[in-house]
Amino acid sequence: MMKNPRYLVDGLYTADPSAHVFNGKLYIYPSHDIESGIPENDNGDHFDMRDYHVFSMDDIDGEVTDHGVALDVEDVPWAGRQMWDTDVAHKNGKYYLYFPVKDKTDIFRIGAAVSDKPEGPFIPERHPIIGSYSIDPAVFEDEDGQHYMYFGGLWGGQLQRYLNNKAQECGFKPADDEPSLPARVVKMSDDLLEFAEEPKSLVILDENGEPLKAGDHDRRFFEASWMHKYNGKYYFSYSTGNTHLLCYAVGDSPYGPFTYKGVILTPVVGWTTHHSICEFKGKWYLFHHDSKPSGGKTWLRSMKVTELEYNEDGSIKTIDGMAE
Ligand code: FUB
Repeated sequence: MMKNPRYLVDGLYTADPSAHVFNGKLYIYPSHDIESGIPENDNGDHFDMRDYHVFSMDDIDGEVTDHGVALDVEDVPWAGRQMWDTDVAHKNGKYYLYFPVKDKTDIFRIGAAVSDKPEGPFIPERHPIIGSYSIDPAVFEDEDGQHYMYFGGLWGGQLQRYLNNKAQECGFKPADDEPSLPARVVKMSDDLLEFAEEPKSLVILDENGEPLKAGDHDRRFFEASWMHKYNGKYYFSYSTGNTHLLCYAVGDSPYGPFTYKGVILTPVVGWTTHHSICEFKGKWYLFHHDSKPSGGKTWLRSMKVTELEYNEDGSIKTIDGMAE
């Protein structure tokens, strides 16, 4: 069985992989990176993706099947540009794909699309999820069947433009000694197509029980939310963005608060780092990406998988992002 990281797809650039087990198979929902020719900037304009492909595997070492285009930006009536990180949830025989895309006024919204099959194709709803904003939706199903969406991303992800879920005239930046801008968590409606409540702030505390500060760039949330449960605890993991770490924080409820615990993955080749964590056939795996195969082009990434291990106390063993 695998120990070393493995790139999963050749001939197509893929990033931000969200992995789930459906019907005993592993399905991966990544972003589909393309060469758009748009120069790199802090707004992320160079990530100009237009569709999603779905991949599946019977075994972690086995062949990876590309199921082709599952959703295209042209099929989303309200969409403008930039289809970023996606995720999928399952309920009552239907599969729900969530995707952030800028609307025609260049504001990120989160959309939902539905299929009878985990590989799609997915039919988009006519409008974005009401009250949605920013990027990187990750949908977690708790053991009682309730689904929660985690979302948000700074800078090009536009999270800094919102206060109490309301768009602000100008983006704001807390001072270094003020609490950092939080990710958001929200309960999903029974039909999984809308929010069931107002999104709440997801607070990450330090070892003294204080919220992480905005100046704590090595630990504060930036983007790439993911939630998984291990031994009854809720593990919220995320990217620190400009310090290029994947970190995690642990709590007792899907809403938190969460206490910062450490680094899952050290920096990889490329600016972004983004992941999912999934148990498959009794082992835990980290799905993530780097830009090594494209020679370091930030916007052309390749997804990979590596085994993830826990210590006895439930902490996660740090993985070397440069390991071959
Ligand atoms: O793939 C576009 C953006 O890059 C994602 O939404 C971020 O999390 C980062 O990986």
